[in-house]
Amino acid sequence: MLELSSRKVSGASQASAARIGVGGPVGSGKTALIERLIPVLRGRGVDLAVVTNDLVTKEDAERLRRSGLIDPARVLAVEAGACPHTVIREDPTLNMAAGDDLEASFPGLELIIFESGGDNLASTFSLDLVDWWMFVIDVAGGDDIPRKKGPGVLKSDLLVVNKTDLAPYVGVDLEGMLTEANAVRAGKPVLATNARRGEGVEAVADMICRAVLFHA
Ligand SMILES: Nc1nc2c(ncn2[C@@H]2O[C@H](COP(=O)(O)OP(=O)(O)OP(=O)(O)O)[C@@H](O)[C@H]2O)c(=O)[nH]1
Ligand SMILES: [Mg+2]
Repeated sequence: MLELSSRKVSGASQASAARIGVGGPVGSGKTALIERLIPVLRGRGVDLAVVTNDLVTKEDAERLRRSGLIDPARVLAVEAGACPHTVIREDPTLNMAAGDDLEASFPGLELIIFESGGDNLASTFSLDLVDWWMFVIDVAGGDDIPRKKGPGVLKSDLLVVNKTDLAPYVGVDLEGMLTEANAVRAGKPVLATNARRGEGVEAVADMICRAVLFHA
């Protein structure tokens, strides 16, 4: 029998917002990328909100609320506890509830971005929680990361290699790293970004719009 997520069963409305995940190791630039994506997506008319996950704080949510980029009421925080992957994969009910709250508060909502707490290369999102997810690694984490073939690198719908500006300082051959990333992902997309300066962010937004918002 066809399995439907509880969200799709209970939400059931055509107007429900698309939900996407942004995962990746601690400090790879997930929040920085979201800070860059918000104005680009809003500029394209996308009605959006964000749910952040941190271990025991609301650090990232508070940062986004203070940023001036988005109505602070559109940012909710989930405190993930000691296992950040649990609340995005094994039992994502807290995150699903946060998404439902945002949809109830903002009826025109089209997109909810879930940032996971920074976690290891094995973290992945449950498809009960999100429709599509990206995994953000950074060049300073080492050019051997794609070769290690973690589930995040292999299974994500989009792999983002961030902090391209740091490649010369950490002795990373960026082109080689991207070539290996493309090889291990066997055709699934890989994009390079510099979230500090906003480089490559339009291409990430294009992919989100095509993959889950079905914009041209
Ligand atoms: N040079 C450079 N620094 C970056 C880039 N993206 C993010 N940073 C910096 O990297 C650090 C971590 O960025 P965050 O956006 O907080 O990373 P995160 O993945 O959200 O971190 P956690 O949520 O704690 O896992 C910050 O000091 C950012 O300014 C980039 O493209 N280039
Ligand atoms: Mg963050």
